[in-house]
Parts: sequence; C-alpha cells; structure tokens
Amino acid sequence: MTRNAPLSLYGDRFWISPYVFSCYVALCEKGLEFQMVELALDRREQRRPEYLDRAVTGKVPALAHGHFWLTESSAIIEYLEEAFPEHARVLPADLEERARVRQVMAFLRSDLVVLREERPTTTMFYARAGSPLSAAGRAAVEKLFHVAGALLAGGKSLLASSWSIADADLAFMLHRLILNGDEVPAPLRAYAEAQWRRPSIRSYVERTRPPYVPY
Ligand SMILES: N[C@@H](CCC(=O)N[C@@H](CS)C(=O)NCC(=O)O)C(=O)O
Repeated sequence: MTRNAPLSLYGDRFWISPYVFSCYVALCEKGLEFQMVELALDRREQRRPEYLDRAVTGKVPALAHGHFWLTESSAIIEYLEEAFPEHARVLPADLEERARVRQVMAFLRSDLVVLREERPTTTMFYARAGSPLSAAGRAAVEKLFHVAGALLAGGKSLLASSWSIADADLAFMLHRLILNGDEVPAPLRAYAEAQWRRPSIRSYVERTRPPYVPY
C-alpha cells in the first residue's frame, strides 16, 4: 500500500456508532487527513453490493486506504497504528500497557450487552432513555464501575501512562449513563468528562445531526 494513499472512514449518517467514534477519534488523534463517508444505515446502504464487495462484514466503520479496505474498529485502529508509526500513538508503546488497553477495548466491545441495550447511543445524541435501568442493567453498570474503578484506582486520569484510544472508548461507555442522568461515581464522572473535552472527541460528539430515523 502506498502510505500516502487517501484515507476514507465510512460511518453512519447519524454519527451514533461507538465503533465509528473510536476510529474517527483515532484518525484525528494521529493527525491523519481523512475523508468521512456517511452511509444511511436506515436505508440499508451498507447492504449495497458496491459496499459489501469491499467492506466484507457489511458494517460501519470501514476504512479505505487507497485500494485496501478493512472493517472491525479494533482491527482498523491497530492497522492505523502500524501503518503510521511516525504519527502520534493511540495505543501505548509499552507492551504491558498496550495489552491492558486492548483488554479494556475487548471488554467494552464484548460485554455489558444489557447496558448497551438499555442505554443505546441514540439516548446520548437524540431522545434520552425513557425508563430506569432494570436489575440486569444495574448489574452491568456495577461491572463497568468495578472494572473502570480498578483500572483508574488511585486517582489516575488515564488508563495507561499516556492517553490511548481506550480512554475514549471507556468515556463513551460512561457517557451512556452520564447523559441519561444515571448515577456515576464522582471520580469516574470526572475522568469521563475530562475525556469529553478533548478536541477529537468533541468533533465527533458536538455535531448537528439529522432527525433520527429508527432502523
Ligand atoms: N464489531 C464491529 C461492530 C460494528 C457494528 O456493529 N456496526 C453497526 C453500527 S454501530 C452496523 O454497521 N450496523 C449495521 C448492520 O449490521 O447492518 C466493530 O467493532 O466495528
């Protein structure tokens, strides 16, 4: 791949995907120039043959780097880190710290299903959630607080010794609760709100969005 080939990130037109968020923030933090391509998932544009032929999972995000296409947010982030090592890092340089950060990324992507269902990202950027968390939702929240609290113990403001994309991912998960008025322990709230002030994150979050069409 020619390294200076153009980069395009395919996302959803409502800007609500946590996975697109992660890739978008990584591209911004690395200082890479890229074009954002919005797909209408509500019109199933991700199922069009011209997209499916290139973005093999038929989901967003997808990254196009010249003729090279890739899906799956964590694979995209690792690709960007390895393809552009001279740019700012989004994963720690230290082996153990990098492993720990990947641990958080995998946990946030595979666990807490009930929390994600009861506080979907639409409730962050469109109408807030209409009902309190169920017992299962509260159990998922306790698990999140336990993991985040343990990793940030001692008043740490970052998961590793320098900022990483996992900080953005964890702040995004905590904001499902913060923005819905659910209780979040003060240190975790302060951590997540500090992340929310980063320019890369603000540029994704503070955006004029079109009216939401459920899909
Ligand atoms: N594991 C994937 C998840 C991607 C994903 O679920 N994307 C959703 C939007 S948040 C999507 O494209 N949904 C449309 C579909 O599945 O057809 C990743 O980390 O990138």
